[in-house]
Amino acid sequence: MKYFILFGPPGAGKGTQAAAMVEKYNLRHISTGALLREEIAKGSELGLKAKALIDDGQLVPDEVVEGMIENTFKTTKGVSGFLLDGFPRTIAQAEALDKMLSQNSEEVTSVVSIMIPDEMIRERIKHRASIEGRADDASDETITNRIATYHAKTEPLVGYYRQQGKYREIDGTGSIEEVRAGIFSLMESL
Ligand code: B4P
Repeated sequence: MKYFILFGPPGAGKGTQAAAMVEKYNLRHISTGALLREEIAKGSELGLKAKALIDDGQLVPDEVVEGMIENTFKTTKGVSGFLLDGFPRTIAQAEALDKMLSQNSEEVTSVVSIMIPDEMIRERIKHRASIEGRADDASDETITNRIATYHAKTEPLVGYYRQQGKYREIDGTGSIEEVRAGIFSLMESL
């Protein structure tokens, strides 16, 4: 099984690019953000707790997303691998993932990172707010918190995966098609 991680700051285009990647490489797409939004839409207890954190630009607790990932691994059949979109987002989540996979003699295959500067994060998220109306895209304060959370908690994963020799970075500032072409040519080289 292949285990790809799609990494990048909020609004870098992970969800956008994941759709094309899963189709081309027969991967199961797991977006923790999308799974959390489903819980919010259902109005579950977990969803209510997650909503307050997400709308404030914070991360939800590690155990919550780790459980979602483990469940999906166990219940998925008939794919060549997984594309983890937006997970892991903390060093603790990365360590939990390594542990989960090593129990089945598996490991992370590669990390594909889409990188854009902070100012572009703001532009992209504001643009999405005007189309999708996501509550966590709506206010400048929430976006600022999401960027700060990314730098404090998620960016350290770059070093974590570089040290393992698994980190590959793509320039995410081009058009959707340009970024997709960059990702596909990287995937072919892995
Ligand atoms: P996510 O759902 O992962 O949201 P994201 O990082 O904002 O989105 P993404 O990078 O996928 O951007 P997209 O393709 O849509 O997370 C939401 C929240 O859930 C987090 O803030 C956190 O609170 C919580 N959460 C999720 N996972 C968690 C975890 N593991 N642990 C704890 N908490 C977790 O692109 C954005 C916009 O840009 C779109 O409008 C798109 O059309 C546009 N775009 C994309 N590529 C473009 C390009 N090349 N050019 C121009 N526009 C582009």
